[in-house]
Amino acid sequence: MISRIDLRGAARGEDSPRGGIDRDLLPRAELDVEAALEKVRPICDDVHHRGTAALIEYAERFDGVRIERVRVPAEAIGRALAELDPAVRAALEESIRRARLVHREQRRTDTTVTVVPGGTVTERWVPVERVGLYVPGGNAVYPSSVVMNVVPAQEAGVGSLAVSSPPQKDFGGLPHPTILAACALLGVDEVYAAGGAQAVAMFAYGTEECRPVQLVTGPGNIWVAAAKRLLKGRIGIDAEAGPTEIAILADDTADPAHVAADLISQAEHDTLAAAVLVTPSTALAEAVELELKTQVAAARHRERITEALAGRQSGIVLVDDLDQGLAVVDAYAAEHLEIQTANAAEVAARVRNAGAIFVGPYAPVSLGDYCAGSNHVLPTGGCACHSSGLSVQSFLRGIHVVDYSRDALAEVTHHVVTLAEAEDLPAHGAALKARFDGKVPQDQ
Ligand code: HSO
Ligand code: ZN
Repeated sequence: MISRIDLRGAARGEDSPRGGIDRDLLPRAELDVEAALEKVRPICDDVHHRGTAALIEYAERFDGVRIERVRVPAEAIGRALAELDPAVRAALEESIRRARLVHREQRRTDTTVTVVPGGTVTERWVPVERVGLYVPGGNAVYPSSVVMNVVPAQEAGVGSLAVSSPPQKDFGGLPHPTILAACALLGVDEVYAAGGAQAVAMFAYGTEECRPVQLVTGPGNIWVAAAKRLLKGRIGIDAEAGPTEIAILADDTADPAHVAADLISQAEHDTLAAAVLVTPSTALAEAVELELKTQVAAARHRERITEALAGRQSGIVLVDDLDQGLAVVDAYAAEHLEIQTANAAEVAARVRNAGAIFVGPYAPVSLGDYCAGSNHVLPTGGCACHSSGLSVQSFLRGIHVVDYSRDALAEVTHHVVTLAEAEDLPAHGAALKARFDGKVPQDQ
């Protein structure tokens, strides 16, 4: 079922055209977001022009449920919390507590640099005023994603937070009750029953019920990704999230049962999820293949998992040694990367590209999905080579505040005038000279 890709002897490092392992040799599905744009554009336009009425129609068409309003009433949120299974409540509370511990440390303090006496530049960190958080509700419902979006936004100081998640037929057109309960636990009382592209459009344009937001974050399917791409600019976005990915770099010290279980854990999300094992050990590869057979057969979502593992986005990559393995995982830039090798911490320290790294036998990705304290909204599709996961920083803007005295300006005017002239923009220089009787101050 899972295929093998033999890269032993393949070019690496400086021999290779891209200064590492060629990414095209690695298993990864292309997600055609461009094609989805065509379908998403009329939906977004419709929500722009008809607001709530359009959202109600899309709930019927895409979610198969008739709703009367999109905003979830406060009493439904309260009821969901009151009826929440106490064990789930305790687990969510612990997840929130740990996520807060980590994300609180990401807060930024303003810094002021005195460039010259009388001339300062302060970097002021200002939270986005209003944010829309999207929580998917397709194959599975993700109260954990409510935590992972809301905690960094709150720790950043975002003043106004709205959550949207698809209306569920089985729950009277409300988002899943566990999602509502998670919102209640986090103190979020503005929740909407809208899914897919239409939810992103609601946040971007606003409706009779929902004030427009400045930033939309959170994972979602291809329609959500396409709507984010379409509306980016009007709103900020965190990322165009693709299907989840796990890569595991393992040697023969790894336990094949654990490796297989971890690959399956992320394959469980989606038929398009990617599970990639990179190893120099053929013995481990064989043992993992055997484990996968028995573990998949016993898994609740075996059909989904089988399709994900058999897809061209998944595979077992055989490498010569751990050095080549590191080149492979760097080229792949996985959303989640596990290091299950001898001296795992040292090997992990050499990784350059990954959304999050899980070190050693006792840090499986599932821990990070729920309760490590780390964030699980991470860059997919190789974007980990240039982007980070969701954090407090995602909700802040750094504003440079420039404050110069007359003397400090006088001292540098001749340089500004020279550079402005070099760019043939003399009015720029003139703006400074205007403060000094139209002249460049002398004796500087
Ligand atoms: N692995 C997913 C997050 C998640 N897993 C939520 C379980 N629930 C993407 O990081
Ligand atoms: Zn997961």
